Amino acid sequence: MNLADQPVLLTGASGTIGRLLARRLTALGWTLRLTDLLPFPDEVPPGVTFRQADLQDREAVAALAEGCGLILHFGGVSVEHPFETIAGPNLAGCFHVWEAARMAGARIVFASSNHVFGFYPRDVRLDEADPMRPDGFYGLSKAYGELLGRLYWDKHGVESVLVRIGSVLPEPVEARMLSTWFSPDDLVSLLQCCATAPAIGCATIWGASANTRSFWGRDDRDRIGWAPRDSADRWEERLSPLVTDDPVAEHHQGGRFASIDYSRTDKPPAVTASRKR
Ligand code: 15L
Repeated sequence: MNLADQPVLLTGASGTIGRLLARRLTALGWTLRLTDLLPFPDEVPPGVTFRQADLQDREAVAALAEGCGLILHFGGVSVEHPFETIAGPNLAGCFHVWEAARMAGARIVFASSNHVFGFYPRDVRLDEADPMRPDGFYGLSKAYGELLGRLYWDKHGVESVLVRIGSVLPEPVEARMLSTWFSPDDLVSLLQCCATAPAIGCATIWGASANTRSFWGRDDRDRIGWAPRDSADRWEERLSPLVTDDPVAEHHQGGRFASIDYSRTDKPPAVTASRKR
């Protein structure tokens, strides 16, 4: 089975990760349907279609998903903003994507985020079932997306892979990314596994390369048949000194996102020894 033998819908195609995936997945022979609120800034690859659409337009999203076996949902607001900016694209938008998947009988890969867990301290290693601790409205909206995935599996049998993405960049650029870096190659190989895995139900994956300093442990990768091959470890010496001067950011897994609008004045609670990395 390969769901990429049918058209694959990619939302958020004009974003940094979207453009990377459009290029890389087309090169692998996938037939992509690209969509974004913004125009696609690159040349649309041969055989690929691009349609500008708003995730808040339920009919448009349903029409885009028709005939697709797989939806890569990377669209929506991707950094911290006021609630009002995030709610439409990330809450209503997510609902429209899962509804579209239900009608099309498609599997979803959802670009969730490490910011669903950003208020955990950095010296704790998390497993897949640990409680969510979003570090802002953006992380909260991704938590909602994950729960939609769970609901649509339990109620409608729509399959989802919820990928809690760390930091996707060609290479890590600061100390925090020694823990969170997710190489483009590892992301592409994960998507290939998501297209070919026979039955995945509702699966959760920590979207990071095999970094020794990772904040994250167990997840459902065996069920999908995926293992990362890259690691940020070779940048350890160069990047370890590259920290911020912001104690709230340095204490929390979410980094700078955790300190946006932070108003607590007490010291963060100490970590229980049993949860330490
Ligand atoms: C994310 O979820 C953001 O979309 C991205 O811009 C990065 O900030 C990344 O997380 C990260 O935590 O490095």
